[in-house]
Amino acid sequence: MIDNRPKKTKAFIAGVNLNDPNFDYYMTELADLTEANNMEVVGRAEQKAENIVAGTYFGVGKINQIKSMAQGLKAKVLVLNDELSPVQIRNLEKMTKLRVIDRTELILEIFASRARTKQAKLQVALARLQYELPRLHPSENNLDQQRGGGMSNRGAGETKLELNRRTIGKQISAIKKELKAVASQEEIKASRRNQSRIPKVALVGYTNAGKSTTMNGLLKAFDHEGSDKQVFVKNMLFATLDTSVRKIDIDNNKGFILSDTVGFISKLPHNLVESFKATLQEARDADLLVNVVDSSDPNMIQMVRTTQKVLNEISAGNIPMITAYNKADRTGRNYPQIEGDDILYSATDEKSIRMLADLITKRIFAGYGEFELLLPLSDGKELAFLHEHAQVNKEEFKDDGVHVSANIAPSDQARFKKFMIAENA
Ligand SMILES: Nc1nc2c(ncn2[C@@H]2O[C@H](COP(=O)(O)OP(=O)(O)OP(=O)(O)O)[C@@H](O)[C@H]2O)c(=O)[nH]1
Ligand SMILES: [Mg+2]
Repeated sequence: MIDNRPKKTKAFIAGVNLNDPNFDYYMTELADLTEANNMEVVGRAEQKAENIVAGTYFGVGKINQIKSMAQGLKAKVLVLNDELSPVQIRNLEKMTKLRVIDRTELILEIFASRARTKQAKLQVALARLQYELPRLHPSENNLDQQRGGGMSNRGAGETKLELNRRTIGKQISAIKKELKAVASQEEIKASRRNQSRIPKVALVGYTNAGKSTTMNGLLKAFDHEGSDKQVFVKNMLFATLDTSVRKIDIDNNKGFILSDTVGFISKLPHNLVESFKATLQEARDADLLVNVVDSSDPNMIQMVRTTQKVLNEISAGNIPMITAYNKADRTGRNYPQIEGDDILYSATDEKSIRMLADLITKRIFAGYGEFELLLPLSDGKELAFLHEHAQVNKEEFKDDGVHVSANIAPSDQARFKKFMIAENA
């Protein structure tokens, strides 16, 4: 059989291990990220050290070793496990004759290739420019003048550098302005959601854990309108970059708003987290987070820790949370199964999805009571309020008033006390 697929660039991955117990895990992630960026990992190396070498990241001996290993394996790119300084990258490129990419650059490239919507594209572009700005260097941007050598060119070089800085600075403000416009449209939608008292649930977690599959499972099990609301699922890192928000109508009238958003990974570049703040807003506004974890992955514990760290970074660390251990079908364990606030399940199994929905509604509607109310016919305001802020299960217009049965949030119960005729257990 002839394989017509384009050949992937061969990459060699390497890092300095400063006695970090998570080092092996970071290197595994680095390999996954490299593959996600359409390259083939052909070899790897590490250097145990007390410090990073300021000018070259590795020591000279290690660099020569990597150079000859990479040559033997026909690697064209050297991918490094940390964010490097521009000087380190340049020196390593000179010494190894390979293209050198650091971890941040790698993640930025993946995000850039995945971005589909205007907002995601702008957010990635902003993160890239912010990464580049402090990295501008006269020798990189001024090759023509530098080549001549000599002091007389220095002034001109600096002017060019200033010009580049100013250009990038201008681009950054222009993108920020555009993002603000997009974000304000999103904010209008979000503020409408926040005003209505329908509880908000956000799926969060490590990339590729199964958040989008979980959302689709819930949509399929509880949506009666069809499948056009399904979101994109793929076995790859960062399949989702944009937030999707859907209403999930549970059978017993306990609906909630569900959002699915970008997944996390260790050492997410700070600029990227900053630029994706608008996208991650849904998670911050949520009443409940569902932390989706791939329970079949041997690095599950580190993944949970990574998620917690990013949640803290975006100020969502204190929102109530359910931990949802997904992909149980690959673990050989019995599922679905609830343990306290946790569930072991499979997002592709309907019974699991119904159990997850049950756990979610129990948590978000805790303290809610179902009340029988009698509202005066003359007072449409209270009924309108109920429709906006509570779940109305039944309403009947009779001679003595409107008979309503509704699930009411604890904070609104006092308001309706005088209309209550019974509380359903
Ligand atoms: N075997 C098995 N595979 C699953 C299950 N849930 C999800 N997957 C697969 O895992 C892969 C990732 O699923 P997604 O739903 O795209 O994951 P995600 O968390 O949204 O990932 P990102 O958007 O990339 O952050 C896909 O290939 C899914 O088919 C499950 O319960 N069992
Ligand atoms: Mg997804």
